[in-house]
Formats: sequence, C-alpha cells, structure tokens
Amino acid sequence: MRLIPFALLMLCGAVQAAPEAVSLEQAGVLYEQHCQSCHGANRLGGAGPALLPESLSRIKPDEARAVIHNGRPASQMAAFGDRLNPAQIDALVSYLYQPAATPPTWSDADIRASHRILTDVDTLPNTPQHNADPLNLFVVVEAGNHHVRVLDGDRFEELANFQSHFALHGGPKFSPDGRFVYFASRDGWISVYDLHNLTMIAEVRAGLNTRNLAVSNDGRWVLVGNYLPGNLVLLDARDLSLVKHIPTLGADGTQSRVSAVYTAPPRDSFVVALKDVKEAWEISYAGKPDFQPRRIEAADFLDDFSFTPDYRYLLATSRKALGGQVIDLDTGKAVTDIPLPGMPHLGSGIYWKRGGNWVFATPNVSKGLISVLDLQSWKLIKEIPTEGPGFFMRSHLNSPYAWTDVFFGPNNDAVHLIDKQTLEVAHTLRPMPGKNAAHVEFTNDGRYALLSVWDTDGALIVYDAKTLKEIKRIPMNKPSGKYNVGNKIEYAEGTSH
Ligand code: DHE
Repeated sequence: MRLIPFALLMLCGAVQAAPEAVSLEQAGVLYEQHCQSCHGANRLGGAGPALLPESLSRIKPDEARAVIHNGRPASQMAAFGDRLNPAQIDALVSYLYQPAATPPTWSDADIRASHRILTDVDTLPNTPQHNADPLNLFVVVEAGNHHVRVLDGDRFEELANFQSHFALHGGPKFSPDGRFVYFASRDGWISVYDLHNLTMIAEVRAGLNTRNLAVSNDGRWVLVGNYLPGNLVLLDARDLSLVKHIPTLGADGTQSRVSAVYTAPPRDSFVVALKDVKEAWEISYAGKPDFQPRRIEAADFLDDFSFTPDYRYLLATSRKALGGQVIDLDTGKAVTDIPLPGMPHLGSGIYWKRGGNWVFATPNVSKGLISVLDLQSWKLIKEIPTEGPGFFMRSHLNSPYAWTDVFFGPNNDAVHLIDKQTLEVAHTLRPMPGKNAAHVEFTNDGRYALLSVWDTDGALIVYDAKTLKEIKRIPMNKPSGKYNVGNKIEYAEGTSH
C-alpha cells in the first residue's frame, strides 16, 4: 500500500478518493513520524501519556480516533485530522491497541534513571508555612486539566494549584503527620508534595502502568502496585528513591498483576491483592523489615478490597458468582463468599455503627444499588436501590448520612444521602442538573461536605452537611477526588483507605 502524501491530498481538493487500507506495519511508521516525539519510543510515554493497550483500556477506540482527528482541548495533543486520512487514523488506532511486538520492560535502572529530586527537603522548614489548619487541608485532583489544588478547609480558599502527571488515579496517600502527600498516575509516575511548604519534593516512574500506592504507617515506605510490569515497587518515602522491586509471582511461579495495595496500620503491614493468582499477600514493615510476603491463599482471584474497622478481615471483590469474599488476615483463611453481584467498588466501601453493630456499605458499578453487609454475620442486610450504578461513597462519624453518587446512566447528576440507621434514601441532590455529580469528602469536623461536579465546566460545591445548604461553589475542570488530610491520616470512619 502506498501512503497518500499530504501535499497530494491538498491538490486533490474536493475530490475525495476513498482512502486505501493501511497496514499495522505502516501504522507503526506513522506512529514514529507523528506520535513518538511526545508519546515515547515503544509507546512508553514521554511528554504525553503512554499509549500501550494497558494504558488505553479505559478509552474506547472511537474516542481514540476522535482525539487523533480533533486533538484534545486544553492539552498538548494536537489535531491530526489535516495530516492523516481516516484510513491512516483507523490503522493508527488499531496499532495502539495491539500489544507491543517486544513486551515492554521497566527495570530498576529505568526506575532510577527517572528519579528526580525537585527540592531538597532538608532545606525546608518542618512547620506549616501557611496560616491554614494543616489537618483540615483538602487535596483536590482536577482531572480535566491534570492539576492538583490545595484548599484551606476552613475558608475553602486555594493555597496552591499545580500541574500533576497525566491521569492521577486512586486516592493520594499521606505521611502519618499529614505533611507529605503521595500521588500515583496511571502511567506509573509517583510524586511526593510537601503540604507544609507547598512544594514538590521528588518524583519517580515506578512502573509503566500502576494501580495504586500505599504509605506505611511509620511514614518510611511507599509501596506501589503495578499492572505493567506486574510487580510491587518499594520506595523510600522521604525522597522516593528505589529500595527494591518485589516480583509478584504466585506460589506456583505464575506472574501476576497487582489489583491493589493498602496499608493496615494496626498490623504494621501492607496488604496486597493479586489479580492473576489466587493469593493475597501481607508484607510486614515492623521493626527491621525484610519485606518477604506472607502468602494467603484466596478462594478466587481478587480485585479491589477494603478492611473491617479492626483490620482483621479483608473484603475483596472476586470474579466468582457471588462477587465478594472475606479473608481472615489472622488465620490466613478465606472465611466466606459474600453476595455482591453488582460488581462492587469495594475500595469505596465505608463502614459505620448501626445500633450496636458495624455495617459495611458499597456502591456497585454495574447495578443501581448500594449493598449493605452486617460485619458480624457477613450477611447482606439490604440492597438500597439508587437511580443508577455508583462509584463512590463517603460519610463522617458526625454525619447521619452516607453520601453516594449515581455515576453511570441518565441520572448521573444525582447524589443520594442514605440515612445510616434506616438504610433508606433520605435526600437526593442534583447539584448541577445534567452534569455528573460524584465523589464527596467531609471536613475534618464533619460540618461540611465537598462534592465534585465532574464536568469540563464543573465545580467543587461545599454543602453544610446538616442543613444541606450550598455554602460555596468553586468552578473546576472535572474535579475528581478530594481528600481531607485529617480524615485520611486518622483513617477516619466514613472515608476511603
Ligand atoms: Fe478508580 C480509587 C480501581 C476506574 C477514579 N480505583 C480506585 C482504587 C482502585 C480503583 C483499586 C483504590 C486505589 C486507592 O485509592 O489507593 N478504578 C479502578 C478500576 O478497576 C476501574 C473500574 C477501571 C480502571 O481503569 O482502573 C477504575 N476510577 C476509575 C475511573 O474511571 C475514575 C472514575 C476516573 C479516573 O480518575 O480514572 C476513577 N478511582 C477513582 C478515584 C479514586 C479511585 C477518584 C479514589 C477514591 C477515594 O476516595 O479514595
């Protein structure tokens, strides 16, 4: 096949011959000509994001096609519709969704070469250099323009606003004193930012496709869970220098991706769920750790998970019929399956006391219902119907309501407030009708709830959590998650891990 030169296309003017098919091999050449300078050799990423199938899994080919043709507003991604014909764009899209001919690798040397110290932390004051309450700051991820804003949680005013790596995902994690916040991007970039001095300290690329990170309860270690390459990467929390990578091989030697990693503070350990082998791992960081995993056999492959309030049990999403399973971290045994057929988003699940008992509630991403479990009997005690499948859930010890979004479907502008005792929907808010409302976080005292309107012309809306009156609306471009420092470092009831 012959590529039609651009000049010839122009000469042809209105005469539009049907473009000839373009082979994948030719698409590879087009990639080198047009894409590689930003997206990197072998599609590993550069100034622009990685374009590996793993990195593109959330984007439908039609969207990728449109982005190549039209560019992406408010980003460096230019429009190529005037340089590439539809057949070339189609072939390029197919090429991007193909696995690389040689599987990409990311070695310790690559990790070390990507490491950058941006500020010498030893030269900085170790007290807050702003007048806001350091335990009531909010870190807000503005996904639409890949920025992070730091807000004073008393006045709801901005203290800092800085560019992040492309596509931060998951909740940022904090050092135990709340001074440092750690971010992970889907492309594997880990950054640490100093909230006392409002400055970035260091960054490193720990993998090519990352799930999430956890910070040890003693503030010394950061553990990153990767899909690509499937492994764990241990970093020194002080400056993100590489300590070591931990291969995630199952007991039978099978290589696995990491579904999620969290810290379990009372256990002084990281807990890891593996995606391709039926194992959960506990990695102790107590004393002088050797970071050898304790393998716990699971009854199924595990996805995201959550803990009971005492961190003894792990509630994990499993692919089997019932949808969830409970693992006892003390005995190392799978306890029971739990009926969660709506694809629960367990990382967003929260617990609270109902009467004298702990209950756990989780949204489901494929069904419009909230599943509520009794944590003593593991019985499903209620499925609360919602106006559509949801993603996030939040509450606070001082709030009578659990706030949960409708993330998918025509009613995704709605947020339900569930009465934590009656388990009925008590209120439904529509903060900006027609625009996706999602993800809530409370101030440290629980007086105010901050909600995202997840739209290019979106907003962060501050509600009085009792009267439900709107207090303030701050325009933002797709604000996704927001995190209150105090709630996060206290692992407060009602927030995510
Ligand atoms: Fe997330 C948290 C997995 C898609 C926004 N998401 C998490 C966590 C996991 C997870 C394991 C907990 C990590 C943590 O906080 O340390 N997310 C997944 C998926 O498997 C899924 C469904 C598909 C995927 O591509 O990974 C997925 N997530 C999304 C999105 O499409 C969202 C809505 C937009 C985005 O940013 O990609 C999204 N996920 C979030 C957010 C959190 C999150 C904002 C943190 C919530 C919190 O309050 O802590």
